[in-house]
Amino acid sequence: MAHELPPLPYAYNALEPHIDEATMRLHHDKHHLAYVNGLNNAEAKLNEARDKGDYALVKHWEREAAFHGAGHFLHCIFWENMGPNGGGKPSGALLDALTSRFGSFDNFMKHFKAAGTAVEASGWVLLVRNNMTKAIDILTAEKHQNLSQWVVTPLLVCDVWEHAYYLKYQNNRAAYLDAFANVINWDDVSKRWQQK
Ligand code: MN3
Repeated sequence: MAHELPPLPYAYNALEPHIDEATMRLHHDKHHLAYVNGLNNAEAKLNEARDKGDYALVKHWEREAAFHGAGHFLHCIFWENMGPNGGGKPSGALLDALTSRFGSFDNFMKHFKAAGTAVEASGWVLLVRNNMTKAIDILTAEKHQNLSQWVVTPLLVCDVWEHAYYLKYQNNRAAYLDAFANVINWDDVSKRWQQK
């Protein structure tokens, strides 16, 4: 199913004077749209590769899917994270969670801003919930993809660092991946898939 550019949940000028209308138009209509188109194109090319059984360009299209997919999904969240009646501080459970994790809301904001300022060149600063520990944390991303997409939950993972296979398979990572396929616990993968 093709991805679509979601409309902004408010007017282009709704965040004035903090974020200007011209920036919002360019950012949403041009930059975000380019990610949506790029992701659709990459997924179409990967479908084509599977149909043909031809994975010669898989590295290129996986990179493209990561770059454009991470961009698309993060911008969807970014637009909704802002609003004309924003600012101030949260209340209730989120305020409690931020206070307990970071000491105080002010400490959280200081850490968040410092981390965002320190990102080298292009990137993001994110408040995240770790799906394994359920803890909240601040992370940064250089650019935004690093061959992955944010907003995913791992279901099946395979370590392809050399330490995972070099003693037995040396440089033959493909043979290791064949071996891995023989030990996958599909019940576990299925359980993770159902935890939505
Ligand atoms: Mn952007």
